[in-house]
Amino acid sequence: MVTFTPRVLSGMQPTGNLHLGNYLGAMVNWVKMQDTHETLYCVVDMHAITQPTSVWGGPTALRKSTLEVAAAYMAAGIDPKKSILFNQSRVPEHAELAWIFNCIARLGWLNRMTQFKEKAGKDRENASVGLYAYPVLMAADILIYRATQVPVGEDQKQHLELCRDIAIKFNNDFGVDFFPITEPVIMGPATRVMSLRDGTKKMSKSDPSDLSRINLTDSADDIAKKIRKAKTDADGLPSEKAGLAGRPEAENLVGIYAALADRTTEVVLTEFGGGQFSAFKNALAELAVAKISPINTKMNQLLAEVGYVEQVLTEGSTRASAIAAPIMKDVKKIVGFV
Ligand code: AQP
Repeated sequence: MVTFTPRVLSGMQPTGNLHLGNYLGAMVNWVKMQDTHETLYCVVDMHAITQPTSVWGGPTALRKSTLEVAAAYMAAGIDPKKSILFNQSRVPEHAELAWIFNCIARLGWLNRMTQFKEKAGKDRENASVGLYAYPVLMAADILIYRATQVPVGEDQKQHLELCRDIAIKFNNDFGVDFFPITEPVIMGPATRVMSLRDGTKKMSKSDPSDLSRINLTDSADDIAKKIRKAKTDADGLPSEKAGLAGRPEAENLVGIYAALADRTTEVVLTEFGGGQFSAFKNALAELAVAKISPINTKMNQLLAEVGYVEQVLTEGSTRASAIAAPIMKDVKKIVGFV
């Protein structure tokens, strides 16, 4: 039995402004893990182009968003000296391994992927092959580094199960113990941040209503306004967690507060339970501004020196390639490519 070196990989798509869900569901944990693990964080630009150009905006917008997302990572606390920070398309082994995995993954597995169903919508015949194969590329992103842990939000759980299935089948088909069975790291009180307008829907970049999400680029005024306008029900805040059952909007706002304050939901309810929603919303707005505004400021500073961000991505890509290339070489040997 091979023991794999602990290694962490995760990424986000440059398909628009990052939001509080991306931050609390994934990035906060990325920052924590860079002090204890070898970490690689990428901007997954090849995933972005799986959607129609109208979604990611075309080449000029993609270049800009890629640099903005890299700047957001650093502004949120990713240190390019501690972590390898790069963009996916600069390391061609991701695509190379994805082809081999396309031949390992089964159609039946991909047909079960809920994200494809949601993103393709009713017009499935018109979705790109890339959107369908998205989870296979994601498995290649992870396994090209033989990463053992992937910190993500809860929505990515199914894709990580597929990654494990691909690793198991590859190992079995070729009689090797080459790829690790990667563990998802889904932790904290906000693994699924919901829309501020509808507590049953995930907060998402693609929601047409900007009021549904807090963007990392929002001004302090916008953040406070969005929280004040967030949908709630008529009741006050309960003192115990059980009182949040069946109240998705209240549960979401309490979860956001807990995650931003790095406290448990129970502790937050002990402080605010029994009070009015308006008072809680004021406290939440203040906390969100205190946490998000510095990220926004830092991001703008970094983007004012865009050459530095480009340099970080170039150096990160070289470091990532140095890990990926020998692994790809071994994979080719295992498969039988001459
Ligand atoms: N609402 C969320 N709550 C918690 N985690 C979330 N993530 C996304 N939304 C939430 C996590 O963020 C990481 C990166 O996501 P992505 O850029 O690959 O795209 P996504 O998951 O498709 O994000 P969006 O905002 O929902 O984009 P659209 O609107 O394009 O679909 C992942 O770890 C994800 O779990």
